[in-house]
Amino acid sequence: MTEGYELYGAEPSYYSGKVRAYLRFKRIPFAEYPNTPENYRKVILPRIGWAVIPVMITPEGEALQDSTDIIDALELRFPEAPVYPATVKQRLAALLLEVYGDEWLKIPAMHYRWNRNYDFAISEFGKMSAPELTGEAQREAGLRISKPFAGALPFLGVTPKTEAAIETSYEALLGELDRHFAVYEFLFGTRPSIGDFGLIGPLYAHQYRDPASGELMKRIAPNVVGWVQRMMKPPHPKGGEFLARDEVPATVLPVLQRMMREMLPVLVSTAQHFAKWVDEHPGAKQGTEEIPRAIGMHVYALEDAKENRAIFPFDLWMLQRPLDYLASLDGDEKARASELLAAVGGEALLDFPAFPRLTRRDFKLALA
Ligand SMILES: N[C@@H](CCC(=O)N[C@@H](CS)C(=O)NCC(=O)O)C(=O)O
Repeated sequence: MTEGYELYGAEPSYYSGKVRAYLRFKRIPFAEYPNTPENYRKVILPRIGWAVIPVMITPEGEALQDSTDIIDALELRFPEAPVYPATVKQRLAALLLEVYGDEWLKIPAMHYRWNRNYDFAISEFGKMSAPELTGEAQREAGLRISKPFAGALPFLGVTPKTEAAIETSYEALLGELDRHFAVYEFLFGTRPSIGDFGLIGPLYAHQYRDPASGELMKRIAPNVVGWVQRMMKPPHPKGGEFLARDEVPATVLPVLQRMMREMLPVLVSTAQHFAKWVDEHPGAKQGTEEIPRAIGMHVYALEDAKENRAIFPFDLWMLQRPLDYLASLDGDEKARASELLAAVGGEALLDFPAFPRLTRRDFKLALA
């Protein structure tokens, strides 16, 4: 038993920032421990089975992994000031923007980190993996440990063919968010929602904290900088309010439209490929074959660029959350959700291709 919650994470880590911001908003007592090789060996690998952060150990000694599962487990324990809005349009929009922040904005985050902030990133990875070393030796450790991360770019679809489109799209997104946060503290009022926590993953560790990206954000989106700072130092912990009458501000719509335009076709294709993959891999149903991180490649389009990227079944596990919410609605509520989706070009979510249900078992993706 320990006093509070233990978070194993790191400042440069996407999903650690998401969980840290949530813990601070909820005023949940926690201590953060670095992802040193020793902590991977002593805590993360034995409890989770693979090398990943963030990891949460509860005061009762229970291990939790995946930022979404961590937040959901804590929402049950700390119900005051829920981060899931109770009304239809806000809740649906928040769930969708979590998926967008968690899975799609990895594309610009990883592009800027490894193509625009390389030396800083190597030095940060060196400090994380070999805090006892200095100088060249630490840099070498950084180079070694960063290989799988920097090497992931082509799998995300980040190549010389897409770099300009990624920057155009990301800068336009910053402009859209800047117009919103010029008026509102958070996405849906004075309380951060699960959508805000999804967006803070990429927008804190990578796009605010990495120096060249931070400079860009300060230059073209000062109101996004203000929001990042509020997310990391909440002005109304355990408080604030969502806007009355289920209002989704008009300034949120361009962001949802961008998500539907860029990401939704990829999600549809992912669902189709995954259904086929499961048919062709009976071991997955019997539990003898693990679901791989990627199940092939498909083409995606961004702005005027086209490129291959890996097909990630994990995205569907995240998408089940807004899809389940949609499926739970009927009558007037369903009509309100449909109205929002029609306004942002998201009608395909109402008639989404069927795919085998996913769950997480032993901290890994599995068929339900
Ligand atoms: N969806 C997971 C992703 C966790 C994740 O990808 N963490 C990164 C650091 S931010 C990591 O440790 N990756 C190691 C790996 O994927 O092998 C979450 O929300 O926690």
